[in-house]
Amino acid sequence: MKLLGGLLSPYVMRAALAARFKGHEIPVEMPEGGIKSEAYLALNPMGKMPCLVDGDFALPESAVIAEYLNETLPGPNLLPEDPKARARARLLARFADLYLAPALTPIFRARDNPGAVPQAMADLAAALDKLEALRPAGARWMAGDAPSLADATLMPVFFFLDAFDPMFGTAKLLDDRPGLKAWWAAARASPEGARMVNEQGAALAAFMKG
Ligand SMILES: N[C@@H](CCC(=O)N[C@@H](CS)C(=O)NCC(=O)O)C(=O)O
Repeated sequence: MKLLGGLLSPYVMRAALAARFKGHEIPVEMPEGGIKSEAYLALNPMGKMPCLVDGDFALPESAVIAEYLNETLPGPNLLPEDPKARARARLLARFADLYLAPALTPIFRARDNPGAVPQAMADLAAALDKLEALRPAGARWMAGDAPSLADATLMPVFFFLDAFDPMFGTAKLLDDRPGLKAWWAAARASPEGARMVNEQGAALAAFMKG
């Protein structure tokens, strides 16, 4: 099995983290010719990263990859047993995909469109309020007592709140959201979190160098 893509992408990291939380390591590599090459588009017509390759099976879309890894790799289940708790974990991951990550996008693109940053910061604050309201209060991990697919999804996104803080004050947004702040501090300090922050940090530094 291998994951095609680069670990700066929160979507690629989500899939890698899902495997790691289950005690597995999946090699991550950039596809030869890049994600718009004919060969890559044959695997993933969307031309986005990641794509999981498992033998002759190619699977795009990080949420689906993470579920597939959870179902096929041995190790702890990354979704709670109780259907309501399981639904909540999925809801938190879905919230990240549909609302939180899009709120961050204009901040990624601030160099091209600095005028969009103030609205993006307001949207990000509103998305964090909703995330704080949706998660179980006081939980050690995002959706309960154990790491779940919600943590694998959200941890690589929260990396960027820290990374962009010197420019935009994004980490300070957590000061008013103590539940999220405590979750992120604990998640970042976990072995998987510390490794992730190092890897994303190194990848971001390389990206900024151009
Ligand atoms: N919904 C996709 C999103 C993946 C995605 O947007 N990946 C970005 C990198 S962070 C990408 O490949 N962008 C290149 C492009 O859209 O051309 C997933 O969850 O896998």
